[in-house]
Amino acid sequence: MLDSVFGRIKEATVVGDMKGAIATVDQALSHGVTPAEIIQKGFIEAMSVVGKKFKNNEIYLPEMLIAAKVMKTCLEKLKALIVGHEVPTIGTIVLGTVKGDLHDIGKNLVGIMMEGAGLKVIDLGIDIPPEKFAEAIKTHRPQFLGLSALLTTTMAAMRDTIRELENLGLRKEVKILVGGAPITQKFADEIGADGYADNAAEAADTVKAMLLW
Ligand code: B1M
Repeated sequence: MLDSVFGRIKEATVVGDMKGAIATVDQALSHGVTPAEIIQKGFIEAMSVVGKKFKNNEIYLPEMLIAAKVMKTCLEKLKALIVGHEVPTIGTIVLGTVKGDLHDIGKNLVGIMMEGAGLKVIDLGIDIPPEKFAEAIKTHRPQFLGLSALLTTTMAAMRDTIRELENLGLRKEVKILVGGAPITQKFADEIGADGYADNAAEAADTVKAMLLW
């Protein structure tokens, strides 16, 4: 039964069937499937299919956008279940997708997991230039900065952001976590980030571990 539920969520997302996706998510939840499983085995796998189809010219930008909309809408629904009740705040993170990059689903998922872990999340959004990250650090004085990038062409904007913080004397104020599909631990080390996480759950764990540094 479960495999077919995940399969249907995947299928509905790939073809952009919003109603079908929402109905199947409701059905999965009523059968006790956890939000984390729905996200991982349904939506993240769906996005991987969408990415492959796009690369092979089987679908185009509008279809990719519609699939993303389905996932984003369902994530909003699942967010309340993940974040749950009031959790004591253990720190603050400023989060954003770097300059030139419009992908935000992964970043939003990271934000949800951070909130679930008890962090106050200041989400700046997408296409954020280094100066805006710097401004947010001055305003909110967070312990952490989270940078997301999904394009190989925007990875360099992470380095630019870190350099900007160094130039402004703000680098030591925050621990910086980077992530996104093209990012690796090696790249994180090269640009002088403090941490790298492969996925949203790991991002929350890494930040919690960083609190003890
Ligand atoms: Co885009 N896109 N896209 N896209 N898109 C990719 C990334 C791509 C791999 C597709 C492909 O060709 N196979 C490709 C990049 C190739 C490359 O750089 N080498 C690509 C391209 C080319 C483009 C455009 C250039 C297409 C065009 O215009 N011709 C364009 C660029 C626009 C821009 O940013 N300037 C573009 C546009 C779009 C849409 C707007 C249509 C849409 C995004 C909608 C949105 O986000 N609101 C979109 C989508 C949906 C994708 C794919 C299909 C799915 C991305 C996604 O949401 N995945 C993607 C293919 C793929 O990834 N397989 C693709 C699900 C999400 C949960 O995973 O974002 O990886 P992800 O996040 C993970 C981890 O990476 C990690 O945790 C998350 C959850 O576990 N993580 C972090 C992310 N951030 C983190 C931060 C952390 C820690 C972990 O710490 C702070």
